[in-house]
Amino acid sequence: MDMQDISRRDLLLQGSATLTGLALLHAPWVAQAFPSRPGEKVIPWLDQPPANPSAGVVENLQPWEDLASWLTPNDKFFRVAHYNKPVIDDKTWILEITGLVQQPMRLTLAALKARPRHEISFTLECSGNHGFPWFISGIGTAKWAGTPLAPLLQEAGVLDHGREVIFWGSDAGEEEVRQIKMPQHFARSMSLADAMNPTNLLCYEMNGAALPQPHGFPLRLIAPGWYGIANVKWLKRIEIRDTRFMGRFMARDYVTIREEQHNGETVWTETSVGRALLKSVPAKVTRKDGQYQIVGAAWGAPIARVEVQVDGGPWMAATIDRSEDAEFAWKPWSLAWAKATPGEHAITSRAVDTQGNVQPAMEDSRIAKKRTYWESNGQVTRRIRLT
Ligand SMILES: Nc1nc2c(c(=O)[nH]1)N[C@H]1C(S)=C(S)[C@@H](COP(=O)(O)O)O[C@H]1N2
Ligand SMILES: [Mo]
Repeated sequence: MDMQDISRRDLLLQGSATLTGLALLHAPWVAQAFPSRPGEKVIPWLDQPPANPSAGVVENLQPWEDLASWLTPNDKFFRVAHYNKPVIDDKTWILEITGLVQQPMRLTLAALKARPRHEISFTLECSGNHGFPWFISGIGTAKWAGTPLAPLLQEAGVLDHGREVIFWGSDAGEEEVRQIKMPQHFARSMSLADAMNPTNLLCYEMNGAALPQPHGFPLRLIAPGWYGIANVKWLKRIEIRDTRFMGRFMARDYVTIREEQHNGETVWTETSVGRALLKSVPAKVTRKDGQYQIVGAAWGAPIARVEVQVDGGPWMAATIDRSEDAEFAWKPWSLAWAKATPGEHAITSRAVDTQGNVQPAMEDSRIAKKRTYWESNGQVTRRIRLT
């Protein structure tokens, strides 16, 4: 049985049996699987995450052990929504481009779809992932398609004093600041330079299907290289201003508080969560004919290598699967676990990027002196018992 057969069988088990055989072979996520061996058994981790206390906001978390395909099927993709989850009628929906532009624009979904279509495989991770014991799989990879943002901003003609691009969602809730209660929409901003990055997409398709409602139908921003929070769903307005935007998700929540040292003095910094960070996890351990294999993923920066440590022993180089050459998507890796002995073990992975940066240890001050839960890219240790 070859790789394709295995993926195909997994797919059938996942309930996609209504697709024809041909469609199956061409389904995007069949192309690439995580390293596996026919007939292998997955050994469950001992340290299973506790139940999600945040259900309703964070949903559809998948056990790492179940990771099989390089692209995460849409129905297995985690979801985060801070406010309501609007169901939008695409017949009446309009995207507005307003603010400091020469030519304000109003675009229907059909008008957006008539523009050039780009595709990008991008691993979307919630910046809160690994910030709580229950939150360890807020991540997924999809092939996102849509129209590039930069040419639209160019057509709108951002005025010289335009500095900041705000992405407004249709979802809303009530916020309170200094005892002032206000209705507020979800919003995030980027500098004009960041917004003009040619990889940013106004996205209407996820893994070949129309963008599903929970993931932002009819349109979301896809900002490769940024944490989930920047990828605004249910987009309704793009606004250009001349000052920083200080909404909840830029300046109150999703703010990392950290103690840093400066000239021998401790400085407490408060920074807005934005760009993705170098990270890896051990995803699962499998056994076949008494041979154990450790499989995982690495992402967040161009990956040079991944190393694995068992029970605090020497770091061992994992083999990175580079069969998918996608800059912004996770890299699967695997390691044959020689001399695996019965009993309990701790497995840690660390990624190293092409600049030589190493994913920080949990004791590293970047992690140990971080007081908020976002941006938890420290090395992940999982526990397992072999019989
Ligand atoms: N409009 C809107 N966009 C949003 C959010 C939201 O609550 N509202 N949540 C953000 C967060 S915190 C994350 S992690 C990602 C999750 O994307 P997904 O639900 O498609 O997985 O969406 C981001 N975009
Ligand atoms: Mo998030």
